[in-house]
Amino acid sequence: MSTDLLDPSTDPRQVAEAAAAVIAERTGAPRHDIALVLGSGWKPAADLLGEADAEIENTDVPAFTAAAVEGHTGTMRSIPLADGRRVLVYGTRTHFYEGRGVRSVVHAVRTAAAAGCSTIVLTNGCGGLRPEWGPGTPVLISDHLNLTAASPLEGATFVDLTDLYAPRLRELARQVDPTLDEGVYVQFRGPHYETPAEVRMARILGGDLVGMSTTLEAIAAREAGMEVLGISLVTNHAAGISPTPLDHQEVIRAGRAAAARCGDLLARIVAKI
Ligand code: 8IG
Repeated sequence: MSTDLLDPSTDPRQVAEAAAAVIAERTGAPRHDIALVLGSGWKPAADLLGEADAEIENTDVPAFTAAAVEGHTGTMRSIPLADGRRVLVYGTRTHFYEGRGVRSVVHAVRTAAAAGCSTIVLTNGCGGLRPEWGPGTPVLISDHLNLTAASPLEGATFVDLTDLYAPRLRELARQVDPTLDEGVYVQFRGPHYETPAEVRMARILGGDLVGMSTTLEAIAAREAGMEVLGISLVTNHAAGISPTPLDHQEVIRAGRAAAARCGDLLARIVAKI
């Protein structure tokens, strides 16, 4: 079987099944329940979730690749929860801007579904459009604008995206932390950050957060029947919102500074899912 996701004759679901089989074998866990994708700034937070009893190199799993972003980890881990459920934690993601195709972008999501996960938590680091959201502010994603002009769905697959970011899971997150704001996430292709004019456009279109991930993954998760929770960590003011230029080191620093709050938040949300 071909595992080349750029080859149109490859069936991406079969590759996801093959990847899930390797994860089951290498973790010794026949199934996982919750998947967690770690975006920029979320790695230190996830370390507070619990002790992993298995860690797998991405490059050992069909069609997964090493991390392409500084501050991301090219491994996946299996964390057992106190109640017997298991969390599959992805230390990195494939971004649309890497040019590996949209099938690669959503492969981890399809693999999580094939591994048995009924819920996926998508985290990311992003730019904030609201001046009151300083670096280190976690924000729930309420909806999205997909400005990539791409879709992970192939053929005449018409999928409803109403309430894509499950109101039930957002409510549950707010029970954990009533101060959490929510907002509309806008995915640009990247890898350049936006111009100030593009940030003003995103605002006019109804956006609150700008980033380079998440929307294509959320669509694939909905197609696969998973419940989706999206949480952004505002690591910087979007271009033009703050007077200083953007810098990836600022992103990494904001992640470290917010680790305790975000880790506590993630752990308490996951326990309630
Ligand atoms: I972290 O300001 C992070 N990722 N598009 N814009 C976009 N992506 C981001 C940003 C940002 N910050």
